Amino acid sequence: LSTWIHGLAANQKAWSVLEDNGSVLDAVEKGVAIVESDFTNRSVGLGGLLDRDGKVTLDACIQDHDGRAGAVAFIQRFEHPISIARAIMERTPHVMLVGTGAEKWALENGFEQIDITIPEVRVAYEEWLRTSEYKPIANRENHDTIGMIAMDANGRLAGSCTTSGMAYKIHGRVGDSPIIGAGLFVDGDVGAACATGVGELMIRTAGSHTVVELMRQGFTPMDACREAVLRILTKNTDQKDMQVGFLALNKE
Ligand code: SD4
Repeated sequence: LSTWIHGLAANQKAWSVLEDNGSVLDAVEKGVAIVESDFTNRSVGLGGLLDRDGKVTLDACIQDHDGRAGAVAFIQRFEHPISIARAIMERTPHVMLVGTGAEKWALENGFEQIDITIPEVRVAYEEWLRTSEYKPIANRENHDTIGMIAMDANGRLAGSCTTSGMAYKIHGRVGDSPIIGAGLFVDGDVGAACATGVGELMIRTAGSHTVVELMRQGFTPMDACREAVLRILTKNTDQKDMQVGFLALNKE
């Protein structure tokens, strides 16, 4: 399962990995990587809209059935943040690396930086600069961070999430998407959840973790998502007209 319309291509890829007896972790990595490489996508990967300093900064995380996790935040000029997140999980004792430290580690570990300039993105930025007004809007017309959760034929779960974050955010801002428990949470004994929308709301409520904990208490995936959204609505009365969404899968 994955978020938004671009998720269909990601699902196709993930499904083919599972059909070839690939691991569920490979499926969620290779699935979202398709969208990271689609430079026509304006909110995932290097085709994403810019921050207020005119940079594309990327966030991603991945978690497996046993709860092992890797994450990367506020990195620039890498095509596949999701693969860096996985490498951090598999090759370091840590969960999360950020910024220049993460970039240095990635370069030392075989990932390459590339430069891509997309005229349309520059034009949108120049247009935005005229007012420099920050209105975080995440809806189906303008946004499509990808979160993916999957199960293989043996019932093993995994999840991934990758984004360029909210357009025109403050340089250095990190959203929910690379934060385990906020943008993604997997517990092989219960289920998995991922989130999309205004990240601050998912961080404040540990949104994806909430969804999984509700499923642990017996909520169906749909009811768990509904309850998590209601909790965000009632606890964040200072945030009007914001959008959030969750996907959830239980182990059944
Ligand atoms: C963020 N959650 O950076 C992301 C944005 C998003 O669909 O999901 N947009 O806050």
